[in-house]
Amino acid sequence: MKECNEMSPESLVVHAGVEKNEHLAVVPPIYQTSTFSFDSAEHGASLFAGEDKGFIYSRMGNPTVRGLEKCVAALEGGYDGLACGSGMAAIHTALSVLLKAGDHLVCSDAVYGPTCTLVETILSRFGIEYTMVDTSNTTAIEEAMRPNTKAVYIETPGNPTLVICDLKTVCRLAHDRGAQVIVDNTFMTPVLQQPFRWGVDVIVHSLTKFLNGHADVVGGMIVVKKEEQYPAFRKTLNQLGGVLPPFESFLVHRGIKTLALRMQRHCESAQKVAEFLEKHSAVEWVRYPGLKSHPQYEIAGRQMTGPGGMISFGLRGGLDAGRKMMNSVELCCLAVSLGGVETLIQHPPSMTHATMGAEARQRANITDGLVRLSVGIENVRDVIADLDQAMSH
Ligand code: LCS
Repeated sequence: MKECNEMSPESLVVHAGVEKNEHLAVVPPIYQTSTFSFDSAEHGASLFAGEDKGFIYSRMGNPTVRGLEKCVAALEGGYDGLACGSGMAAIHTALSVLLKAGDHLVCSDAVYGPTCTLVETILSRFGIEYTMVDTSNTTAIEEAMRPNTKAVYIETPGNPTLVICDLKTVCRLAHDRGAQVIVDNTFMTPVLQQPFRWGVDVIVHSLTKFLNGHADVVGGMIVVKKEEQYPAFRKTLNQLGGVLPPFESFLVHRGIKTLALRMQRHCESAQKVAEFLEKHSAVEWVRYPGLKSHPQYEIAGRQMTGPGGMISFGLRGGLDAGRKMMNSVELCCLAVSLGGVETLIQHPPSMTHATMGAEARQRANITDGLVRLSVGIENVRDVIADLDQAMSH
């Protein structure tokens, strides 16, 4: 078989991380075990000493989980991956590696609500300082940097405003000042955006979303770019303990096989839905990276290979109209999360971004009337017809 680094993304999603196994099963078995036996006391001791290679205990590593970690790392073009129990576990673990008391973090103000809450209410208790900024504004990032800034954390496109950050410029800026850049690549997946190409140091994912794609697993992933980064991340994950179990790893690895096909369909359908919404008389504004009206449309074209499946919009009737619409959808499902095969609709200010508080939402431009749509892979005509009927109530 070809080496992973020679394969295109459409082939990597099918083959990466799939190891030859004892019975040559096309789909490797699930190692549903918490622990691994040693041949002898000496063998056990040599595994713990790192002199022999092998598995010891599933919090420290498991063959099924390793398959998924290698797959996502290959897709991102990184050195290796670390599967975590959720996207939040991945973010917490990554920030715990990079930051200590007295350090300062610059963070996108438009991020998934609990990420903002983690920084503001938990990391701050451990003496980590932070500044939340609009990371589409590179001058604002530059101004927020302090001598003790050790990391810049970015979601691009941001959840739920879809604000886009110019990764190349931000990486240059951060590296000049000795800070590392972490990107949450959940909305794009490595099929549509490869942050390491622009200089990013660490990538995190919620596997729960597009990577798994089937709304049946909660999981996360960290990918590091370089070999020398890896031991600190593995040690920290082992101590914090938020690892992904083997069965969940198997499901996500299976889901990834159709990732390239699904992302293509998500992009095609979301483009049509966004164009429909932009023309609809009940809609006040639409934010989608594939529309020329997106403020960072040009950067999106340079940095991403597709606009993705997420749309934010506001109705002319504000929050009341949005509530009425969400209560009237039939095919679209009123639910949080995103990136699955089914179209989901939700209201971030009262749902995913409620914990942030009104002030942080206002700073991040998450207005009370904002409705978020994750466009699935159904026939787009059915999705549009459902949205149309829901807006006419
Ligand atoms: N990063 C992004 C961009 C997310 O959207 C989420 C979850 C996370 C990280 C956390 O991942 P988890 O721990 O849930 O696997 N976003 C959600 C959302 O927008 N609706 O429900 C969950």
